[in-house]
Amino acid sequence: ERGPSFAPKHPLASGPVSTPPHTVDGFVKEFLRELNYGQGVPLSRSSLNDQYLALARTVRGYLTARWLQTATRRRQKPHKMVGYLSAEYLLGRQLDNALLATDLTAIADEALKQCGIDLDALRQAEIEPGLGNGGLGRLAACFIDSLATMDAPCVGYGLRYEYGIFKQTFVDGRQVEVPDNWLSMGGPWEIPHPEMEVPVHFGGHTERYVGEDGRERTRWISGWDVLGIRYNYMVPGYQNGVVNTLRLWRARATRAFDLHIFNAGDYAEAVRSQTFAENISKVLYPEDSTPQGKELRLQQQYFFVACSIYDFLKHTQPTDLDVRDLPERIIFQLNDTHPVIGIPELMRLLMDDYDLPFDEAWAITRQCFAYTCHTLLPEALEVWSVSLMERLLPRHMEIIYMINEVFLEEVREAFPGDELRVRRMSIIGDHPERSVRMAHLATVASVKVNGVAELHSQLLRDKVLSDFSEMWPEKFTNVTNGVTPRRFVRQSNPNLSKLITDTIGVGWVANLDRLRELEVYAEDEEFRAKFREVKALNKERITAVLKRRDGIELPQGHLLDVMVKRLHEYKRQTLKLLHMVTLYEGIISGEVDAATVTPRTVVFGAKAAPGYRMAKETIFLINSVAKVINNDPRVEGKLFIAFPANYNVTLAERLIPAADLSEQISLAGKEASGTGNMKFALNGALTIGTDDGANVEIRQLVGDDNFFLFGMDEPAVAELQAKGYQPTAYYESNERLRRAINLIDSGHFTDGNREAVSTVIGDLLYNDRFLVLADYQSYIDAQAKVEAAYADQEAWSRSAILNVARTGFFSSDRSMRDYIDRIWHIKTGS
Ligand code: BZD
Repeated sequence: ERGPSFAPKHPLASGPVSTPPHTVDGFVKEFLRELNYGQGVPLSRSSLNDQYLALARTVRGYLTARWLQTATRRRQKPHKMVGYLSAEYLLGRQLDNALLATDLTAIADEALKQCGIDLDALRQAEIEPGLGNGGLGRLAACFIDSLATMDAPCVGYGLRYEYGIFKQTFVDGRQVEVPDNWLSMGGPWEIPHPEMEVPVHFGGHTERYVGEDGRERTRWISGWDVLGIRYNYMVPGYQNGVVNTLRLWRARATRAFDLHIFNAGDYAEAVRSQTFAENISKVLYPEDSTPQGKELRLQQQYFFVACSIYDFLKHTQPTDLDVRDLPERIIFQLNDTHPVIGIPELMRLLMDDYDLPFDEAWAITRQCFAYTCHTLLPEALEVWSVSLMERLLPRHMEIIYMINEVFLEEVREAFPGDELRVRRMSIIGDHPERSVRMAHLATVASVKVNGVAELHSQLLRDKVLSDFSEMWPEKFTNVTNGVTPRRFVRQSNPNLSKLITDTIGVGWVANLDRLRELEVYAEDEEFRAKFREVKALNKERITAVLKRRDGIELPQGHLLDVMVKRLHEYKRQTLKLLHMVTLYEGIISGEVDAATVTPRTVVFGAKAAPGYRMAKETIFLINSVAKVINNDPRVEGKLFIAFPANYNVTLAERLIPAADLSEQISLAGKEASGTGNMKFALNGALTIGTDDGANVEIRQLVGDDNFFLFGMDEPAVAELQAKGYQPTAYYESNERLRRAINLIDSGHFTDGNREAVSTVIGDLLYNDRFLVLADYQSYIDAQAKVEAAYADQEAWSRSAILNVARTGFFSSDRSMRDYIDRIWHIKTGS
């Protein structure tokens, strides 16, 4: 698009971009150059942060040549590409991943050593970009990693939040949120393009006018505008020379400030519009599972999607693009409903800018989107009130009405006389107020709609979107989630990776099915011993991390039982807590001799949405119970609860490889998939879990003998709820449960303060929407089986090895293959 205005004369100016040499000397040179010329300091006076930034920029330099080469190659032979639209990317630290992708780890280590610097210290200086809430955001990060590794043409589009997911701290056992200023120490991985401004409009009104050809058209006269500034991030494939792009948008005011007002002396007023515009990319909404119907959130959604579609049409495509060919050029994947406003946005561009009539624009648009749903909770389905939509995006609202009109005609044609069905399926809902149902809009406009695990996709078809699947059965499909083996095995578990590579060779990192070759080694005593050694080393590592990071002293020689995920009632952290209280109550009541108890450490990691009262009370309860159990001498050190604050990707990478037991205990039918569950299994933890989400597939693959199943399945849940669930009945009929609840209720864990636990206890006894009490006994029984199994370390190791060997299916490379073959139909590796 741009370039020098005259032919370059110097031979280097037109030659191919070259990578710096892959040698220790070459690396030292690049590093010192970055330190001296980039940071402007000599080595002798450089701070840790100087060194980290210089190292990051050095590694980025190695990526850049490949990135430019990848882009040039793709431009020369443009194929259909994926525009992955996601409001969240929970990336985790970048340095190690980039070193691994470029195969520079050993070189960097040695080069830094020769400069008197410890690579590990620099690793720890990196602040992870937490631009996501949980599973959905982390999934997007895994997917773009896999697409680069598969050399698939993809651009990830999203928002460059100035503040990511809040930093969690505990004050007197209660969660206190601290802003996550992840850019405060510099952003060495991003390449900003302040000159690439994309105009984004909001508000105002629409008007009709008659064009030169006599046809009536519509134009949108906006009320206010902002600019989208492009920030590029490199997404390296694993040792394949490919580097893809993640493009995040930052909002900037159209004018820095109003000079007239400024000159008149009102500085605050002069910058007000700037602050207002720039708020759009200021902060990630920390809510997951329940969308907040906030205007700013809709502004964020429209902002990033409008920038991304504009960017694709105006910059990524050749200038002579015929928009009628769009479906052969692009498929936009909608990561949940957050980017769904992109559908009327593309319609608007095609109709108002490219002059296509509605029918033609609609025919094109319907081929350019595919939709992934990530939930089953009805309260999580996003809706926007019509009045807000009319005020903020009046043209889009008109287009949505037009889409709805032709869609409802289709419904009437397919199901004549069924007006109830028409009402149910309408994109516009009437209750409790007139609103746009984003999941309906997404489903109507998409080529494919997918759930994220077999069970989830089945329930989507049968329950959440059943009217739509009746109308368009072939539209619905499943793609089971996956995780990247680069970050979550190779990088995070170097000990296990070495054992695997020593045993079956290196190929598994980019072809995780090859883990199957480990299956025979489950029967090999020597291999099992080595496998246990790996676990022991990983436990040592997490012990050191928790001591340094949180001042937590993990007891040694315990079964390490881990429950890490967002705090949510449906995930049932309270069930885990009731189990620990039950074990503890058994000891202090004298019923169980502490000497006979299996030593067990439970590690919780969980952030609560700041406005989610029950979740925050649960955090307080966990911390309260931990404090008492950990310090009660009667326990003889057999039980321990650790709750390190601020669970994030970095901590996950340390914790998961050390775990013996993975807690996946959501109420059946509520967890769409889960992806933590996959990471644990791949790292040789056994799962205790319900028949929910991807647990179902994990159990099928590893086999019943290597999985601790408990609880009701989804049909049983539906049946119990239909006949009327009464938690008190379980409380009254189960003595151990009653004693555990009574102990909490007595104030035993809260210095006698019963009020402090009443929210959680009251809910369990009189509401318990997620059937914790109904699944309690089954869970306790399954935990007893865990203890019996753990007592036989040889058998446990055999099961753990089989978990690793049989879960290669959960590589996100496989998920991407499924999307490519069944949804996107794009070419890889051109
Ligand atoms: O998506 C999660 C599901 O709960 C998991 O079961 C699933 O494995 C992953 C990936 O498919 N959903 C989320 O993480 N959702 C959110 O974080 C979210 C964020 C904002 C608004 C609504 C939901």
